[in-house]
Amino acid sequence: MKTALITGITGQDGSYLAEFLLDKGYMVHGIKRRSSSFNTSRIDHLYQDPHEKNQKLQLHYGDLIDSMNLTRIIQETQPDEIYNLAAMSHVKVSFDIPEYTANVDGIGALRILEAVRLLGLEKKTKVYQASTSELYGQVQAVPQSEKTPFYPRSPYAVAKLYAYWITINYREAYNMFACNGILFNHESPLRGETFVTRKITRGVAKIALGMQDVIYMGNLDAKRDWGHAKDYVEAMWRILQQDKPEDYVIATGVTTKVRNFIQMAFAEVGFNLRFEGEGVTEVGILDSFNSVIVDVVLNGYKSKIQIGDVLVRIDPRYFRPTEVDLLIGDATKAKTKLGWKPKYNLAGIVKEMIASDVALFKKDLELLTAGHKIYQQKE
Ligand code: NDP
Ligand code: GDR
Repeated sequence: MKTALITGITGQDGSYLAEFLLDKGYMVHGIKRRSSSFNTSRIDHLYQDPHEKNQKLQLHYGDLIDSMNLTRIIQETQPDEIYNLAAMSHVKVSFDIPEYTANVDGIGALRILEAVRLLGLEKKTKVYQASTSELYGQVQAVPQSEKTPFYPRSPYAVAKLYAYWITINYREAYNMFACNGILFNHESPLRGETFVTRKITRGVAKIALGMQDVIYMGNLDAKRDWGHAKDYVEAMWRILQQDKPEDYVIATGVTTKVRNFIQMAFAEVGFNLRFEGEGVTEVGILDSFNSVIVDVVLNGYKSKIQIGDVLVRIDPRYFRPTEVDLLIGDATKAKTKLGWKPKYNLAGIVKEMIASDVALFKKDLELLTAGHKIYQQKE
């Protein structure tokens, strides 16, 4: 039985990867942060009572900024594979907490690699580093492949650039099996609530259920290559099963504007959304930007929406000081060498996310209707 250690196991990818590895018969160790409230909702379905014998999933308290803790956990668990997924992963937030982001996302990767080396596990332990299409940043060439030059555009991406290169350096200097997966955006019903896709599907679900009037958005013209997290965690595993450690781009090869994702999401609940002011991208004149629905098939939703209502407004607070305009990946190497290809397309992802968020908020609505108070988090 192989043993894996996942940092960031409580996040979107950590949850899907833990499930995937458990299915493959792995013993899975995960690092979770201490929090004043429970933070394991994404992996609660995998949870095993620590009093039970033969546990296949074990959680350890830890943090990527604490090298002694990381070294102890790696020593105790002796993993065959480490998946370093932990990160302050929000690009916009990285502009607010750049030093912390550098510490966790950049130096955090070094701490893992150096712990493996100091413990003499270079020959035993393979390391996967969660690298990102954000490394490409300012567009140099499309589609972006393993050979495309990087030009990071945020403190997050700059920190991840360090992590990318230190992974390669440890591979070359110490002969370690250490690899980067350069993953393009991937989404799911478990996506963090403040990333654009989930923010949209939550907003659309609430609007359809009559619980919210409008969604406030940032740059609608950014283009992203969106895949499904389930497909992408399989690629992570495949990367570590190869004979030689290498870096791989993981992407669908299809790019879509944020505004089109919004339209697809509204279409799922029967609203045909038309944007007024398409192509307007200067922050100064965005206040007048809005979008309206032109047609409504209510699909059984108890909605108060009328034709002509404004459902999307622009709020400059969601713009980034420097933006990544266009991402579209070329995953030919992964397809050829790993035998990997995505099973989901964007339409399927939108459908699944909307269905999940509608079901989620229907429960809230029932509580509200029964007179209970619920706390609705807003971004
Ligand atoms: P999430 O934000 O959903 O999860 C991040 C995880 O990291 C959470 O478990 C979080 O814990 C943990 N974490 C954050 N800070 C620390 C810290 N200081 N010490 C230990 N753990 C910490 O991210 P995703 O699952 O979406 O992404 C996984 C990784 O892949 C990240 O590194 C991300 O940067 C990278 N990536 C993601 C892509 C995507 O589209 N999703 C694309 C390319 C790369 P907690 O739950 O307590 O907050
Ligand atoms: P990204 O994802 O920055 O690509 O990083 P995000 O979903 O946050 O943004 C995608 C694009 O949408 C635009 N946008 C908005 N974004 C957010 N969050 N909120 C808004 O209201 C909004 N309006 C428009 C953004 O400007 C951007 O262009 C994600 C993260 O998972 C990273 O950790 C990962 O490395 C990359 O994907 C690949």
